[in-house]
Formats: sequence, C-alpha cells, structure tokens
Amino acid sequence: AIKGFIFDLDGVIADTSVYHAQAWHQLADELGVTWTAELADNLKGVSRMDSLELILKAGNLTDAYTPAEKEAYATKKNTNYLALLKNMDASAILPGIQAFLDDLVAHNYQLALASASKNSPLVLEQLGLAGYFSERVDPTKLKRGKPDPEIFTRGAELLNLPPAACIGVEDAKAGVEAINAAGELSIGIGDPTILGAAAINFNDTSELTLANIEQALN
Ligand code: B16
Ligand code: MG
Repeated sequence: AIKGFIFDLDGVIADTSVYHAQAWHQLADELGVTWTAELADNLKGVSRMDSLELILKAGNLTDAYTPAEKEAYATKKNTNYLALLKNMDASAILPGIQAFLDDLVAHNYQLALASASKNSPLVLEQLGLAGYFSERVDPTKLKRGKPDPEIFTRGAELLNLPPAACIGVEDAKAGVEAINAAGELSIGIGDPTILGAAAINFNDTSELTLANIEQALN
C-alpha cells in the first residue's frame, strides 16, 4: 500500500517553473541562443549547471566558455530568478495543492520533498508551506540529478519506506523518468504527450486528489 508522497517543488507545488523559464530565457537571449518551447520543457527539473549546459548545447556553444565563465552565467540566471521570486507569496501555490497536502496529512501519509532547486527552502518559506516538509532531500548532496533516480530514492529513504510504498509527483519529463527508475509510482502533472511515461497523468494540479488517484489506480 502507498504510505508516502514525494513531491517535486517547481511546477508541482509552486508556480515557479515560469520564473525559472523566464530567467533562463533572459540568459539565452544574452548568449544569442534561440529560446524554444522544447528547450523550456527539457530544462524542467534539471539542475542549474546542467540547465546552462543544455542551453549552450542548443546554441552550439558547449566549448565556448571557461568553467569560471559558466559559473558566472549560472549565478546571473539565479540572480534573475531571485528577483522574480521577490514578491512571491502563498498566491503562487498551485491550484488544489494546499488542500491536497492537508488531506494527505489528515490521512497520515508521510511527505518528503525531492526538488533539484537550491532555492527550495526559500520558496517553501515564502509560500508558507515549510511546515509540511520536515523531510527534504538536499540537492547539493546528490551525485546525479534527474532523470537519475537518486533524488527519489533518497526521498523514500528519508521516509523509511520501500520505493513501492511511495508516489512521486512531477511536472518534468526528467522527473517522471527519475521516479520510475526509483521504482516508485509516478504522477505526471501536465501535457501527457510530454509526460507519457507517468503511471498516472493529470493535466493540472487541481486534479491531484486522493479520490482521483484511487480511481486512476483501479
Ligand atoms: P536552482 P524542481 C528544479 O526544481 C527546477 O524545475 C529547474 O528548473 C531548476 O533549474 C532546478 O530546480 C535547479 O534550481 O537553480 O534554484 O537550484 O522542479 O526539481 O523542484
Ligand atoms: Mg518541477
């Protein structure tokens, strides 16, 4: 039986994936790299440095910059991102998420956070949701990012649960792949043509309820 839920943050709990995309778009323009919807989708769930590498690759610029220059560009993106986060509050919690979290707590499910973002503590604080997530995987301690299963495997370990007793919730293709590879049940939030590998797919977070999950599993 399912005993735990492991959540992605950006694009699942918080409406921040648009801010990440906006900040990367700004940097891509500066680098002369064409911004496309496909590139935006491929960056979801991917760490800051890996995201920069994907943008450079899209512009055939992989070898154009030194590690120090890359570091500076990644920092620049984060500065852009933090500026966009400045006025964010609980209104950026995605539809139905607060109610779903309350319902999970009421039904004694255990919760963990599996966000690749180094800014996740700040985001959770600003949304007023920090209290729901005492268990968080530290992304700075990971050897490999999504789609590697490590972050979701660690999430189950933090909950002292076998992977098969956990549901992972993701908005990113790389994230759904990570959940599946960890041996957990995947819920993909978003376009089913992109998240086709998810065990359960919902178009948006408002559909994320225990009743809908039970129905999808039967
Ligand atoms: P940061 P998630 C991911 O968070 C975002 O989806 C991705 O766009 C971002 O590049 C990554 O975190 C790293 O974020 O630059 O804040 O450390 O979706 O795994 O919650
Ligand atoms: Mg995400």
